[in-house]
Amino acid sequence: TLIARYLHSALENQEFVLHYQPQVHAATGAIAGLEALIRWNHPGKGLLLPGHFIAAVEEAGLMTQLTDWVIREVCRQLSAWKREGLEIPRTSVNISNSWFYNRNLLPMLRSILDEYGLTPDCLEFEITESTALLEEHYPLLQQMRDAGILVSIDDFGTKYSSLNYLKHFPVGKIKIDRAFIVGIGQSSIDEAIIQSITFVASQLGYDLIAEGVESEHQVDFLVAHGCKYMQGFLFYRPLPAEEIRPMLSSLAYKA
Ligand code: G
Ligand code: G
Ligand code: NA
Repeated sequence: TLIARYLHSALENQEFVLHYQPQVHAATGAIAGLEALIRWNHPGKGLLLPGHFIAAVEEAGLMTQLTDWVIREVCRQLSAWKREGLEIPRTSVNISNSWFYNRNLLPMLRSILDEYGLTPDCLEFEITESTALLEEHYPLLQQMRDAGILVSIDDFGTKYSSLNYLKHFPVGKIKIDRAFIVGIGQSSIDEAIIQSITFVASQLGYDLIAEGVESEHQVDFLVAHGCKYMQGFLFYRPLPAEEIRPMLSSLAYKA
């Protein structure tokens, strides 16, 4: 595709930028974390959302390179905030499953964290179920978890392997897909699915985060069913780093 041809130069010319969407504690509304979401600042077309280029990135075989860039950029940003004396929230990065293949991931992550003076608890990975993770990846996921990096399951409930994942490695959070959240107050089927997810999560001791929360009614339903974290336009849209900065509390004020 046309886009694929420009991807290499886009990486080189630093045309990608990250926006950050805050994730909040349902109980207090306080910021609990951020999700990094990539945008392409295309010289001709303006700011492009991932829906316009992620598939092309995959096809061009550049996903691993792009993900490496995202992780590095998140670390650079967090470290800059930290040096300003700000409290840095755990930040999640969307990982495509091909990223897990054939590399010394853990040493690579440790060295990036070291380079930026960060600890593993500032990172979280969101994996989707869109490509089945292989059994050979489970030990690596376990090692990341042991090292302090959370690995959460995105779009939970939408793919066949959902429950199977929970059986094979300890996940960080379970992220309830927006498709079900939309149905709260509208669809008894969606509500029943959410309730079954919250039941499984509570039995296994996993935290839940709802994505795409847009109304108070959804919040009430989710809180009533034990969902601890939320993310959605009702709270915050994905925002550029400059707009996140004033929301971060200063370490100096925490006595
Ligand atoms: O940013 P937006 O809200 O339009 O996100 C659309 C989709 O693109 C989301 O499903 C998200 O998971 C995906 N996405 C956003 N940023 C990244 C990224 O850095 N890497 C990958 N692999 N997917 C991303
Ligand atoms: O599934 P994933 O986390 O990758 O999805 C992130 C995507 O969802 C981004 O495109 C983001 O802009 C979008 N998003 C985040 N919150 C909301 C919301 O409340 N409503 C809608 N419609 N989209 C949202
Ligand atoms: Na995500």
